[in-house]
Amino acid sequence: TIKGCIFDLDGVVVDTAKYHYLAWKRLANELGFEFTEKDNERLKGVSRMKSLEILLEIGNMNFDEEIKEKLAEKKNNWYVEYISKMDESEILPGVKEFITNLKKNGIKIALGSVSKNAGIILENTNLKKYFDAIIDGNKVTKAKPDPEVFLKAAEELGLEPYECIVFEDAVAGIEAAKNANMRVIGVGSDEILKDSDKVISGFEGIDLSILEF
Ligand code: G16
Ligand code: MG
Repeated sequence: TIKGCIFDLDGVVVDTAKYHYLAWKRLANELGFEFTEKDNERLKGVSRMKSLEILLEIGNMNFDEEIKEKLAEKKNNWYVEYISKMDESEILPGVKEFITNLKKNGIKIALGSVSKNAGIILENTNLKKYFDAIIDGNKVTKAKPDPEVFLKAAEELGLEPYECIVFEDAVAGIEAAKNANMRVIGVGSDEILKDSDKVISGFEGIDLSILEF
């Protein structure tokens, strides 16, 4: 039976995926090339520096390390500017109800995000109190699809991987959950998340029967 649920942050709990996209797009445009929503799927769940590598590959560009650091910092400053204005209204529909329901039923909750900005987001949306364990980009060294983030989350909850379910919106995150030997529910479109065990379009109207396999 399932004893813990691990939630990705961006695109699952809050819609910060759109802010990452806006900031990367702004950087691409400044560098003189287009960056589409389809391109953006490749960046979801991927670390900041790896995201930049993919972006530059799309634009057929390359820079030395020092400039790359500066570009990543520029993107992050824009991103932080966007998320600093967030509030509770940006929690995705049904998320709080679902998490509250899990807690009532004794299921533990963890955050499994590779974002170094997770703290600001949880703070601004008042969500910190819901999590029994918070693993973010400051606690892991390997980004998804590496399983590190989810394995650490399970460990901090005191659970085995097979007792946990991961909720993810990114292809890299689904792979990471599989690599951790956990079951994974995709949040988003069926077509993109076809490798997950189940797909939901969001948390509205979702009850605990979703955890039954
Ligand atoms: C998130 C996003 C990624 C982002 C990464 C690093 O991961 O999905 O697009 O590149 O974090 O974020 P930051 O630049 O804020 O450290 P997750 O795991 O929450 O989906
Ligand atoms: Mg995500």
